[in-house]
Amino acid sequence: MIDKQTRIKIAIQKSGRLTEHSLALLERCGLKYTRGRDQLIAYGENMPVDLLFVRDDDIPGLVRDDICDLGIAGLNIVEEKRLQFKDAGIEDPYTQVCALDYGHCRLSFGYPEDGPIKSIKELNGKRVATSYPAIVKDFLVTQGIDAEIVEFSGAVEIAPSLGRADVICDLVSTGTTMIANKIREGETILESECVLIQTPVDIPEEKREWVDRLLQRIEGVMAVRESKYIMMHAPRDALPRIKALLPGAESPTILPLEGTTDRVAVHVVCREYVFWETLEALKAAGASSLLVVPVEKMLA
Ligand code: PRT
Ligand code: ZN
Repeated sequence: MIDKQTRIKIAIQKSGRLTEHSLALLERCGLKYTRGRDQLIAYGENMPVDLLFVRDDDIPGLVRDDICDLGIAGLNIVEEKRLQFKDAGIEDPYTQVCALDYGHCRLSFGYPEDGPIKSIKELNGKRVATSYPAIVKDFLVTQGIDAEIVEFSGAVEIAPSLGRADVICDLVSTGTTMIANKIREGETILESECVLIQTPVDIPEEKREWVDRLLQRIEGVMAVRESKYIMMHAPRDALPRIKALLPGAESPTILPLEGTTDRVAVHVVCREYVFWETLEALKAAGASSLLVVPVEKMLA
């Protein structure tokens, strides 16, 4: 039995490209869960959080209807459904809380290599096959292009060879699917990644504190994605140069070293990727015993 008043419901993809990443994110937020016998719901053991496993296309609707407090889906789906809701007179169906940095892809036009159309400038009066009719329509309208949209729920890339469309507009990540179907990728109309959305309805008092905690933990997980903790020994007089070399660093902690006054230990969190070149530059500036370790959690 689902206790809607006190337990947070999160809709995630049941099985697909986003499932593993979404579960890993929630686990990194500390969630432990058992999956129910029907596999459609997982009950949180250590937090008042339950997971609903559904098709990604259903996630925006579940959040918009406040069946779920939160949902995790690709921006492509979140934006497509938002435009569909808007068409039906429903504004702001959910709040987009943050991007989650996985599930990256782009929605791009694709032109058959042996066809006459080479760019969106030639789309007037033509047919575009897509699984994202609302996003494509919105784009065509803003560009003043009058093209027909042919909706496909999958295998969009075969539409031109079936004679159902002149061009396509589909998700691309590596681009191999378009190439394999002799389609050239053209203009990108949406850069997508997985996003977290929240119900438009005020979250009941009983759940508020845990929702806030969860959002703060997600923020913490996101913040440390590329963060590294760097430790080194350095000459005290090289500190200004060393500080300038550290990428996205907060103020370092400077600690005395036993038995010397001119060398110190420097500890610092860097928020950006640390390249070998940076370490080599630090060494050239006088640093030694350089250690770079990953950061697991951060609470600002
Ligand atoms: O069953 P359900 O409806 O939940 O799953 P689904 O089949 O609709 O979705 P799924 O699991 O395929 O994708 C879920 C989400 O992953 C999408 O909504 C996107 O936000 C994101 N994503 C990231 C992608 C891709 N990358 C991607 N490459 N979704 C689809 N593709 C397709 C692409 O269109 C092509 O057909 O995968 C194929 C391979 O792409 P290339 O460019 O690497 O060849
Ligand atoms: Zn889907």
